[in-house]
Amino acid sequence: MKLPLVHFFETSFGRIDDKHFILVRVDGDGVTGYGECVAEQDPYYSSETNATVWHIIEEFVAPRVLGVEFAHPRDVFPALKAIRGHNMAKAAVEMAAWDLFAKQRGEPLSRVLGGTSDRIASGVSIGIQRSLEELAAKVERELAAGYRRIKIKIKPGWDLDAVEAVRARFADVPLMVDANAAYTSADAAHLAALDRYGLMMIEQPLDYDDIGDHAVLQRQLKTAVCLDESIKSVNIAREAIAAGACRIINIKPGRVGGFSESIRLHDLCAAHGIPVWHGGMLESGIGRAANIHLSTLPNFSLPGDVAASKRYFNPDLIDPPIEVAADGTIAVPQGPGLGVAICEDRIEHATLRQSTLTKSEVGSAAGPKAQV
Ligand code: OSB
Ligand code: MG
Repeated sequence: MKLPLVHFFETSFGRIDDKHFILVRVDGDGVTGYGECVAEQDPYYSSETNATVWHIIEEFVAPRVLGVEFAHPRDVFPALKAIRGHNMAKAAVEMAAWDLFAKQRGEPLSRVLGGTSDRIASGVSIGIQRSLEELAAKVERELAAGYRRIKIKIKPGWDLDAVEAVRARFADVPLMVDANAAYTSADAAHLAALDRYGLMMIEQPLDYDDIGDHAVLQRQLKTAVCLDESIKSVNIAREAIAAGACRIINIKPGRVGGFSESIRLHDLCAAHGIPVWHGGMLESGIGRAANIHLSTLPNFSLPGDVAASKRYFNPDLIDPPIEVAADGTIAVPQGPGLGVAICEDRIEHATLRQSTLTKSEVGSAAGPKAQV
């Protein structure tokens, strides 16, 4: 799919104007489930791209799930164990299975995931802007819309001044920064200069596979380190926590392989006193609804990057869109499954390419398509 973004989004990796993503639909027993994949066009946030996801689902995931009877969606991720990595591809299919399961039971997804709340606290992620004035104006608008915490993207050359500009005008706003791995351990003293701004956390300052240096950096900072890109699995999270590499973890189901792995990660963090919050990947309303449902689990104690549809897409793929209340919270959809109404005509309009896979077309997991 290709959906134009209302505003460009710029991070330390670069700028995007349109969101390109894969939407997975699964059909079974007369019920349909949807899973939005969070892979992007470029392998910058993660090594996966839309092209790798297409390949992995078609050749390796589909043969392991089509025509297979699963007692519960938590059995889907283990069925994909032979496939190393490719968590975004796995998650899109696994999350569609959860939606289908919840719809079969006629329950909201939040309930089958084990969630406990009916509203979630919402924050915003503000990209790198053209000027500090534009940044401050954007923060002001988002606070007026009700959002409960502000995250700004930083990179070398857009960091201390940007935080200073926001703090100078909004002394008490819950504020955090996300570097998307733009620094190295040689920048420790520079990053420590952020300590004086009372930030909630600094997200992913160092490289995407660097637990060791994050552990050293965390000891040099007063500000809590939060890991995003680094937490590619529950096992890595266990190592990061043991090493003291972070005090907070951001959960994105796509990064860890879906909802069941996200629940394991959530529970692991809870057991270690690590608060979590739900990250965002500029999802359409479909993926956004999935994020809202997962955010109802009890250890999601910090506001997430789960904001209203209109910040991203106009129109969104769902109607009504997801909206934020004046108190900065979002209501959890109460219908079966994702609980949102998908606009088929908008899906059709946004679709660039589609493929329908059935059991007979993909063959068995050990069949000819799986051979190299
Ligand atoms: O690092 O959290 C991130 C968007 C794309 C890729 C990575 C990230 C982000 C965001 C945007 O911060 C969050 C959102 O508003 O969806
Ligand atoms: Mg991040």
